[in-house]
Amino acid sequence: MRVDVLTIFPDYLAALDLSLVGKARRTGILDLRVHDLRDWATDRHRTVDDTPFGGGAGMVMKPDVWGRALDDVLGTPGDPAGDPAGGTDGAADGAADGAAGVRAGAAHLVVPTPSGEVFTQRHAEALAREEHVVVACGRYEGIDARVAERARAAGHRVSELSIGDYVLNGGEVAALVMIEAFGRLLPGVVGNPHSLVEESHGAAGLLEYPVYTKPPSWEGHDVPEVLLSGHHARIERWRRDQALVRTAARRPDMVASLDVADLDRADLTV
Ligand code: 6GU
Repeated sequence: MRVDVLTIFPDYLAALDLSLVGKARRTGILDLRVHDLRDWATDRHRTVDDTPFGGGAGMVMKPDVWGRALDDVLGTPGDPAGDPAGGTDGAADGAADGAAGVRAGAAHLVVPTPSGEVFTQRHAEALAREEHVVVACGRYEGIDARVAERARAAGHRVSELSIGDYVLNGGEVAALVMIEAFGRLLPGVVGNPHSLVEESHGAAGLLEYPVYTKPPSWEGHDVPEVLLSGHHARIERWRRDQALVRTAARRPDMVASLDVADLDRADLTV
């Protein structure tokens, strides 16, 4: 999978050299490239922002700078993963299937923004299936709205995504969150694929049960008996109960959206 990140703070993304995502880059599972947006500015101050039309506080990121950057990085379906260094400039040989239609093979543009849809495991799963994702990190009051509009018109899927109901200074930290969330879903990144099956926000629609390791007794706190029993059916039942209780206490919204068909009789027995 190819991922390009555009940002005015490339150093923020240095953390993606570490851990499982770093290993995925070294083994070639993930071709991740970070670009400095200012490379597409044209004035000697390398300006990327300007004052907002309609007035108000703060600055807005300029569409022309973003437009040039995206032309180089998004590529076109005939010319996927347009090489930023190569600069094959916008000779759109892949025919668009309808003005507003998503073109097959076109890169998926992700724009982290607090005014986006809330990013979930479902978004991570969908992005992990893409061949090419471009993440456009905004700063200041955001990116001129025509940038996303133009990318959609050119046939790119565009997802404006928030990582939660709070405000960060820019999209970089949210980009880290999203890239880690979908990066670990790429085949071969998490060593034991079973680790992906039982986790929180997985198919069960529940938070994960509490986990324990040795020693069985630590500073007066004991591991629940059942986990030491070797009785697999009882352990499974206990874990399911714990997941249900935990989800009900911490995430009543998730309980409300559980499908009754996915519950078994024992889930309803007090
Ligand atoms: Cl994606 N960006 C910013 N700036 N703030 C956020 C966010 C994104 N998600 C939550 N808060």
